[in-house]
Amino acid sequence: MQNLEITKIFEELGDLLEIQGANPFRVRAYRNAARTIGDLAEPVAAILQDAKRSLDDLPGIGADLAAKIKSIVETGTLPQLEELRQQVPPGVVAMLRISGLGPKKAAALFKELQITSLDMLKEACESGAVAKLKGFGAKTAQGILEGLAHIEQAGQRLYFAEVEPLADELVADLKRVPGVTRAEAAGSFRRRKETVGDLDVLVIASDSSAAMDALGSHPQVAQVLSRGETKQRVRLKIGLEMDLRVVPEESYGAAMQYFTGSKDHNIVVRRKAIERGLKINEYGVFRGESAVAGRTEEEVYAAVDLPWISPELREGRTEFDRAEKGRLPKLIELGDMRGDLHMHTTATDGAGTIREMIDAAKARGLEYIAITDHSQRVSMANGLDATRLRAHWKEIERVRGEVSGIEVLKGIECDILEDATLDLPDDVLAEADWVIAVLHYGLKQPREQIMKRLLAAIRNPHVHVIGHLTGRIVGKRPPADMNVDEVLRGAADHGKWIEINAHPSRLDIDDVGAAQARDLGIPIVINTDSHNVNGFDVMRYGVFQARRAGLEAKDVANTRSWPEFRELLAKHR
Ligand code: DGT
Ligand code: CA
Ligand code: CA
Repeated sequence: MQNLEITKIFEELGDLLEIQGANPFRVRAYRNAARTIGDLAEPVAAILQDAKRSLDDLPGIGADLAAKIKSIVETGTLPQLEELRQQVPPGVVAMLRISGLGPKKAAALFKELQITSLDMLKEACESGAVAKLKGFGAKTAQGILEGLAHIEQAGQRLYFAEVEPLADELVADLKRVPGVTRAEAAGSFRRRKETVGDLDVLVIASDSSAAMDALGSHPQVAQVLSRGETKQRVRLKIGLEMDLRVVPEESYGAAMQYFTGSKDHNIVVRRKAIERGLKINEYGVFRGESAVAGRTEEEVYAAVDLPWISPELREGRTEFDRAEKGRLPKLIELGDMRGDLHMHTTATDGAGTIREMIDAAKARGLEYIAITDHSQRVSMANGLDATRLRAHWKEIERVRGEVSGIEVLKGIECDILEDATLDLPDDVLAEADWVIAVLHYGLKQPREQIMKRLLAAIRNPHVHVIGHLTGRIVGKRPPADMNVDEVLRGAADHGKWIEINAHPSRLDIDDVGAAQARDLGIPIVINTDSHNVNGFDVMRYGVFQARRAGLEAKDVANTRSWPEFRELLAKHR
């Protein structure tokens, strides 16, 4: 039983209970538990097996939830979940994936119109039945149709973060098969894309059938879909499909290059080969019938007069231009990160206290952090008004006085309200060390109003940085309608910074936007948005996104030492 499966069960429980109109605190407890387990670095089963440790030591996990987790690990499910599933059809739960369609609306569609699938929902929107429903209207029905289209387009891709532990396990297990001398993941996974459509793995093996047998009987594999001499396609239990290819040693580099992609990148590589009288395919680089390269990727790139290009850059954008000019970036690495400027505590919707978050950050070697709880508008998360915020900052001052070896900034994640004002008055914001301005509500407003809000925040002298700029949730909610270029120019003009929110569901600003920000000279911060002491683990995904943007350590402000960071911050105002 993987942590991911436990997370999914708790998320489903939260959804089902919410559709049934259960107590919001109960719903939130399950959601928090899902997040805690999801953020955990080690398998829950390992904690259960360790007599010296207990699940209820985890943030937000009490005795009741601990017992439920134990039961899930032992039986694979929960009686309570099975019961709730009888009462709410899966099609109704699926409606929650539609942006703007919450549990109350899903429940109404189910009860009033007996809608139990997304297909039925689409029909009911098109026929006008949804628009006539109390509390809906034509605009809502139109929004649902757009949401349905977005889901369809996003397809069944999984977050990179969901695939990573599984890919590591499969590759490690393939390496242990007798006769396998190399195994590595290629495709979008190797490029560190935010989502993975299918997993591509290459192996070099003296006996290809042994490798395929091993994969076919692997505990993570649900079904073998097809199998040939050197190629096998399977469906993993997690729902993702996987291609395994067995390649000869002399073709390994060419195969890696080919199957890493992207398609757009490969098209350019092949064109360059043709220009040089060569042919490149997954078997090698050929002049006429004779192979001239293929053992390593370096050889393949060298054949077309290019240096090796990092997989994260292979999207057919600017990488060839940079490579030809000898200006490929020295990409940022996880080890470069020294600070984290976005996190929550028990003051709002976090599960760790101020002290716990500081200690956890310090234990990870961070030199400085900012504590940035929510502002009042986010009432669901117990957001802070001016009075509570000032008391919270006092508490931060007190606690940071007790700890040495880490700098702690008094921050706030302040909402940019629908009417383009900020959620807290200027005199309060002026007292903060660090102000993140964000959009949370009204993400569907017209472009004009979204731009007005963002530009107002950018002009506010107390705001330092815009957090998760577009408001997108990867694969679920499209970005708010905005002109990113204009926002970034405004930010550059007013000395504002831009965040790469590292959470795998956000990764916002994205790779293209981050590259644009860098080109404008805007300082970029990569933040985890941690909601508990394990939340810091997601930093790696933010760093991958930064690498895809071609960022170097110097482009990212929180790779600096504290004195340098402080200096940059001081220049801001
Ligand atoms: P995904 O699976 O949708 O997340 O994205 P990829 O990039 O992993 O795509 P996938 O699995 O279809 O193929 C893996 C790589 O193989 C792809 O990045 C480039 C290469 N490839 C696959 N099909 C073609 C093709 O028709 N033409 C070219 N040039 N390359 C291809
Ligand atoms: Ca793939
Ligand atoms: Ca594939």
